[in-house]
Amino acid sequence: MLYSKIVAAQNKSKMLVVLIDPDKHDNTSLLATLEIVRQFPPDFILVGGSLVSKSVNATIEKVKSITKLPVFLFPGNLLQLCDQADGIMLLSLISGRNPEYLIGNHVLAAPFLKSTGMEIIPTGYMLVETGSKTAVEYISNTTAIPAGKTDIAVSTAMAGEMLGLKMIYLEGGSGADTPVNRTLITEIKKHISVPLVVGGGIRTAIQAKDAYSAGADVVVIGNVLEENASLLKNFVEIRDSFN
Ligand code: 1GP
Repeated sequence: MLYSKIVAAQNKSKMLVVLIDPDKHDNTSLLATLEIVRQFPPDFILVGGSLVSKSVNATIEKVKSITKLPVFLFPGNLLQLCDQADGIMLLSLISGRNPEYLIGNHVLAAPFLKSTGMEIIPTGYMLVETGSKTAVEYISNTTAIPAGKTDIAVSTAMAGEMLGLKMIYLEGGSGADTPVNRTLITEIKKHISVPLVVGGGIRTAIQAKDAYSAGADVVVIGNVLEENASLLKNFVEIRDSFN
């Protein structure tokens, strides 16, 4: 199971995750990206996005035809649920106050998810302000935790863990102007014992290194590879330098 691997790696080594947004690829670019993923493997793959019109199932089938890495859903909404994935990061948007993203959609999804038997990783998803408003904030109709409100962000992460969520996923949203700042990562890491995932706006290997050294157990990259997939090699090298 993936979650037990993440927990086993926690505080010993770092993990790297590639997010694939089906809508950001045509067949050629997806296959080219996957070929680089095959050469420079991350630890697992997430598939999803804020607004996805293409078939998630078809994307996962292509991913699985090229790599044996675990493929997990990272769904922006219920339309992205499918049974081809190995599991799902079941996100509760704990930085927001929209009941649909805290529990409503989960109620609707639960019978389907149970029927698939896929691995479920309950994850507290926290959006923090890192610049301009991102798609996820708009689509989810929530407000990110204001920049500089470290105490609120730390308390939110602690509450997520106390409620039984198994990971905290911290970010400014996909394509964020800047990554989450180091101080916030360090403070949250100090106050939780579940694995800490950090993503959003990480475009350089140095930024990934900063996130890891600040306390991220897992770093997620998406946009940067859509622009230049060959950069994956640099991110893998940074991850390996910690391991
Ligand atoms: C998005 O954290 C992921 O939810 C990846 O973010 O696309 O900005 O790398 P980027």
